[in-house]
Amino acid sequence: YVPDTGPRVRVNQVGYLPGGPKNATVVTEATDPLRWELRSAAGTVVADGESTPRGVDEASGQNVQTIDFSSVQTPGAGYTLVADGETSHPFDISGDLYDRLRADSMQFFYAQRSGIAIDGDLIGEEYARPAGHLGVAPNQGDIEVPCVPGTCDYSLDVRGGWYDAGDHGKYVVNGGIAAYQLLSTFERTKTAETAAGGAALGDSTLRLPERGNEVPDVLDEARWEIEFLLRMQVPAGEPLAGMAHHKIHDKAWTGLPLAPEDDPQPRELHPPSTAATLNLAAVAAQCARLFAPYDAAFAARCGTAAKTAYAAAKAHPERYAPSSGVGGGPYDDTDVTDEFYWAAVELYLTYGTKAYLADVTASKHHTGDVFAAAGFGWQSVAALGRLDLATVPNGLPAAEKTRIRASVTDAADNHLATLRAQAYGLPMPANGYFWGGTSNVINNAVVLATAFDLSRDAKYRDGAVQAADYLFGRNALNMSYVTGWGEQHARNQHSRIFGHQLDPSMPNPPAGSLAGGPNADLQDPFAANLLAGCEPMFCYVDDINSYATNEVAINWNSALAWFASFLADQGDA
Ligand code: 9MR
Repeated sequence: YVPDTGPRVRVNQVGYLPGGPKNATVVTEATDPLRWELRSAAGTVVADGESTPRGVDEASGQNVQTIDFSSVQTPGAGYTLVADGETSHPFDISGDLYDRLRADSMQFFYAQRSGIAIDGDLIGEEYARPAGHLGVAPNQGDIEVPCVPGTCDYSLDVRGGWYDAGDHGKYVVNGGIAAYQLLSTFERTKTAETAAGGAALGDSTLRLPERGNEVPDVLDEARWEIEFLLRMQVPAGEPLAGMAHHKIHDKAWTGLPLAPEDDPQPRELHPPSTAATLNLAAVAAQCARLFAPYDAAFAARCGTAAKTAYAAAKAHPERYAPSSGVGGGPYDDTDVTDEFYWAAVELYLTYGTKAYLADVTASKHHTGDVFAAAGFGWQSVAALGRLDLATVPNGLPAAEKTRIRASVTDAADNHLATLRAQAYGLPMPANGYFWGGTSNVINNAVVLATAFDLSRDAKYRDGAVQAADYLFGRNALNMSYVTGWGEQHARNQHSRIFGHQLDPSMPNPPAGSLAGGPNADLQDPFAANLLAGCEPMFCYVDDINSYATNEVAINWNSALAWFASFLADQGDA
């Protein structure tokens, strides 16, 4: 299988910010420098120069050269880069490039909502659908969901929230980090250095049913998930009260595609886990501080849930979710020291209490290296705690703050070194192409962006901005992994809701949906058959059947949403 990868000059197909870095990669047999030309839409050569040979790139197996045209700062549409007889896809130079991505990447969450009819007037008729999983036949959930037989003798109303990904499952661990990252997108705008995007995240900035309620829309969207997370907490008086059920999903896997309201499977609540309980504690604590100005009663409800969840996790510190199962994913994790750290940090940031601080400082993650080269994700959340300690105002001694902030800029320096070593210029080493890896690239960009927010050192902003190039087409496949963005973009992501490839009456994913991306482990049969032996950056196919390379997921889009908001703020850089 040889994919059509188009012109050998690889660019960010969305474009480049006027004051930002501008790099491209040429796939070539040449080992000597090549002439390149930047042409305007009218065909005029506006800049030229020589490329830099990079040899064989480890992640793609290709012989490549790089082009740096950062000196060009003149805005314009329809530029092309020409080298080695090839003309790149067209792109813009503009400060407005990412303005719409801020909302597109967040609008994805509304389309994923469970338990509410999706209003076509808000996001387009093709996305309109009845509410899913409110117990209306053929649905059997999620109003009164029993536990997996033999694990508890009550049922819970766990309606609402977002469908996790291409399936109809709802998982507290992953819902927690996705809700956190939307809240964090908002929280980032609360300091003077980062206030620019605040208005762009305010009320009536998204197309949501809650618009016009005087609450920032990003908070409204996060609340849809938080309300679900709160429902997953074991009620007082039951065994394991205060803990959170790990997940709720179908008893058996369903086929593709399948609208949520047509899912006939029984739904089951899976036993509580320490990881889910700590995710709930962390997000609910963050909810308590961010909702306080808008809805004191909801903030208080979040606060109570956070404290009881944290206490319950301490009482049951080793309840691990199993690594196998049917009808849904496992989200298993047998090291929850990082979840304990993250939850303690969020509680400390909200309440300033000595006891929470003591847990923060006692954690090995408080001084350990929490920023792995291949990024962080649902299973490794210590970085979330560290980033928040570095950015959210708190009462730590000045020397401690300095140390914590330095740990972020040190991590960013490492990501910059990786980016420079990669011929495709992304902050991800060649071993970082795994399930959902595009979100890890973005999370490394989040570290770079946070380092910029903290230091205002332009090298970090440039590194973060350059990471976007990979996502939008500067890669071995010449492919943007965000639907609707770039000339050649992913559109057939694995999803039961957006099943257009298999059922033309269904829509493709909405603009702003991120694909999991190249995954050298090829865990689904479709990709395994088609792509066996692929070089890491080639291990991707835009086909609905490939769940290991081409799924959508809330924790991946939440990373994109955070990053998009940062990028949109850099327009005038
Ligand atoms: O994103 C998850 C990835 O890190 C794991 O390797 C993979 C296998 O356990 O599961 C991914 O999460 C999936 C979840 O289990 C079920 N819903 C779809 C998620 C995205 O593929």
